[in-house]
Amino acid sequence: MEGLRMDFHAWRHVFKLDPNKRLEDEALSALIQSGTDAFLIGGTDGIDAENTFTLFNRLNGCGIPVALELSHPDQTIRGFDHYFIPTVLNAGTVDWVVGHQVRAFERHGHLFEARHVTGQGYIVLNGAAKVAEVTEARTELSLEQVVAYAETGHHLFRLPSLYLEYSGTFGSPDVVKEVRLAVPDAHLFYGGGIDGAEAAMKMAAHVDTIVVGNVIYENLDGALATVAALR
Ligand code: 1GP
Repeated sequence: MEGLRMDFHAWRHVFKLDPNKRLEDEALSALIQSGTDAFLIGGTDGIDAENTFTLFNRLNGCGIPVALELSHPDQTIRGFDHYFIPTVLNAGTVDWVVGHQVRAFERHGHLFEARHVTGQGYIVLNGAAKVAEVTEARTELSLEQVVAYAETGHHLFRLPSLYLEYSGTFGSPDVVKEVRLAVPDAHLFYGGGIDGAEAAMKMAAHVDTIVVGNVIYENLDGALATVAALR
């Protein structure tokens, strides 16, 4: 799939699907028809090649870009429209800053076409989230420190995208707004606790792309409302 819709810069709304969570066919159809710009496949717990491949097959040919967020080298599968490779800027261990990514390229680098691979500079901001635990992220940050991480990712490492990750909780619009102001040229993703139209609009006002995850599995109508809110 080529063209504008495949260019993540044009995405305003993304559903993040977790291969380790159960999703009925009917729910998946509703998400496909919702008007979302893309699907991002990713998660933290229990992700393997098999469940990733199963979900990929269910989405294959759906007419909407399907991207893989590559967080484990075992996960790589050919055929995705795009690959996002996260680096956790505020990780407590070097492996999540640069380590897992190296192993992914070592094993699968020959499969990647540069134009289909995008680095994502994660800033993990909910200390209670699984991703914070796994990456030992330093989440007790002042506003200035969050901004400094974003500036480091954008200006120093020149990452093509940044991802403010509040997974599981609705973040601070003030923090997100300050990051937006500090790096106006960065492509900003926001994810965390978007559970309906109001939350979607609040965060979409400050970032390029909002990512909606958990609510898909908890309240499908709420999830669908997040797309409608942006249209
Ligand atoms: C998780 O940022 C995404 O990686 C979305 O967060 O699951 O809280 O919607 P939620």
